[in-house]
Amino acid sequence: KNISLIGVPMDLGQMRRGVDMGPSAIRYAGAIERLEQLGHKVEDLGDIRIDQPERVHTADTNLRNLDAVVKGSTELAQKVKSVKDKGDFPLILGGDHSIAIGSLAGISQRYDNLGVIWYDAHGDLNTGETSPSGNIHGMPLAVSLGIGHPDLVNILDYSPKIRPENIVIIGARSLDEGERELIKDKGMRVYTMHEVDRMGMTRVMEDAIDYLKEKTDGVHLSLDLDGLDPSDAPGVGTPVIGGISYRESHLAMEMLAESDILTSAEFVEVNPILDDKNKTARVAVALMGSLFGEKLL
Ligand code: DIR
Ligand code: MN
Ligand code: MN
Ligand code: MN
Repeated sequence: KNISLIGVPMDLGQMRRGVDMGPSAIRYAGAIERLEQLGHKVEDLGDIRIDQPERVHTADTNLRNLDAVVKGSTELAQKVKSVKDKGDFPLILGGDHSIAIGSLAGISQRYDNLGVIWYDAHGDLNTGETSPSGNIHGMPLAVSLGIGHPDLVNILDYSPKIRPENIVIIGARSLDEGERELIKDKGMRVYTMHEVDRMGMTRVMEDAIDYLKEKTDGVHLSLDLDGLDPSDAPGVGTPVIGGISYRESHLAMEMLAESDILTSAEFVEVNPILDDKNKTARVAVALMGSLFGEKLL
């Protein structure tokens, strides 16, 4: 594959500093070398410019840092679109999960029927009205469905970016009330930790892949490291116990590699300040290895 790497040092979608260093931490953990060893051609496009939190003014809204997130998302969306235009595989490194707003805006313009795998402890389906925190990193999936603040929803001047029936959420175990309602209302496919426990990751992924293969013309993986259990991925801002294990995650990535359905991916919420000697970035890179075809034997 021709992979174009884009770093997004975004920490404005939540309140904990350090997640802006995620792209550096993931590069430092050897992402590029790992992918090149697998025979892929990797072009590192560098980082999107994100405003410093100290310099960001809070607009008259309950969405924290709204204007600066819109600006960064727009820049990311344009960059991602240009990667897709070249026919390359965009691999986006976060940064907090608000960056998915820009990723999906850029990617989905090139698909009629984009699918999304949302690997996360959370649903990220809040709006300004339902959000308990005002943090935009809890809103990107809703925004991509066309639900939320118009400045976020209308990035690149089209909406929605994705259809609810093209979304598969995996690993959910912390959903807010408004998010639960939205899931029921829109009929999204959700494999909570209950389903992961009950069915096992093999069946979850078989199911998810079959489902998306049939109805979509491309699939984006949005992997929030907090989808994993905090014992395996401690360097995240909002850890939730009882998550997906390191082994299950490798299996999921290997099954995605085998299926060959992915057309873009992002790894988000790596926060090296909260981490244990860059463990979470190293986990991210190991998972990337499996996702891009690494085999044990
Ligand atoms: C929570 C946390 N649902 C919120 N969301 C997170 O603030 O909206 N998403 N951490 O990954
Ligand atoms: Mn998330
Ligand atoms: Mn589209
Ligand atoms: Mn999360």
